[in-house]
Amino acid sequence: MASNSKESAREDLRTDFVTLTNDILSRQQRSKEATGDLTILLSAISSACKWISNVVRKAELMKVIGVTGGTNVQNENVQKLDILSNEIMCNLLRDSGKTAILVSEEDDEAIFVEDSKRGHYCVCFDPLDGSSNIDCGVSIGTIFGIYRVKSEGAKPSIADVLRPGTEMVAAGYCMYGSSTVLVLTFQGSNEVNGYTLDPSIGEFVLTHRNMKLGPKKIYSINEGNAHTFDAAIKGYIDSVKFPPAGHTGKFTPYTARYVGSMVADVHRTILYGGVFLYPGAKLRILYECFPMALIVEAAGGKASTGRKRMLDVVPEKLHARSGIVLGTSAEVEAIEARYKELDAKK
Ligand code: FDP
Repeated sequence: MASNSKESAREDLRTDFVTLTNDILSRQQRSKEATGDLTILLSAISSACKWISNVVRKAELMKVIGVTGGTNVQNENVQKLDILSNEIMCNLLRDSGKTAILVSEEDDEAIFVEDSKRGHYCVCFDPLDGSSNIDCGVSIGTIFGIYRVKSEGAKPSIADVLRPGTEMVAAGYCMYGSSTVLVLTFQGSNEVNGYTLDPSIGEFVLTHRNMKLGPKKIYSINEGNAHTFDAAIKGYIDSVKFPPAGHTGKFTPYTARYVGSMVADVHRTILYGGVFLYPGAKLRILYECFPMALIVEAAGGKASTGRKRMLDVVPEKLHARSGIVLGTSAEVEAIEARYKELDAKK
């Protein structure tokens, strides 16, 4: 009896957790070339995400819900939380001393960090993605992609960020949902790890090691836009809603799920499986499509414009947009095959 209650007390008091801080530190220690700069930068991003998470959770109480009345460079209504989150990201990234250029969804122009605080990394981010879900308390998130400046001695320029996604060194997102989860991957690692914020200790704790796409058959798209879909997307959506009956005669259409926050839809796609589609050119390449493409590929899936690998795209401008399909490889390949067929008919 006594030993049982001791055991359950121990269970509540687990001490063998891996924290994000320790995980990125041990990664740095394993690498011969590492200088520690990326570790410090990721630590700044993790602090910013904790801070944003706190603001998101208290938004209703702090009366920071709602629009500012202004619009951003994308002509979208700016929410008060967008502005707060952007300030938190910009301040912490600049003060980390490890960044040279910041590209934010909220800012028209890139921010070139002053000489006294300049480092070697460029961070492209959407401080609070899924803004239209803020006021109803649905999951939203921060997305980021990190490049190293091309030439360390040279003055940083826009060319340091207008590069294909294959040149990112790391990418991640933090989802503010029923829990706050930070998901991170490094170029070439083929590993995606998820860390859940334990608010009582203020640490991200490793909860999802080596995430791989789940097996479920789910499609995720805003079908209200169906009148704008091309034949490839229309055909694919029909095929998953009305698949031919299997050899047992069973008819098993895919399940539909659509949150309307890219972070939440991609997070579910990774955990459960399936495909997320946003055709047309709404989502931004540098801080939405690229980071999510790197993560999904490392989780064993694919990300494509429909016609080419997402990470091979070279953005022409900071806020360039693209259509995207990402998720389970077989689904993305089925969509690519439909585009190939469509193009062959032209
Ligand atoms: P939001 O407009 O609410 O900020 O690019 C932003 C984004 O959300 C994504 O997070 C989301 O996937 C998509 O746009 C939702 O767009 P629709 O409202 O057109 O479905």
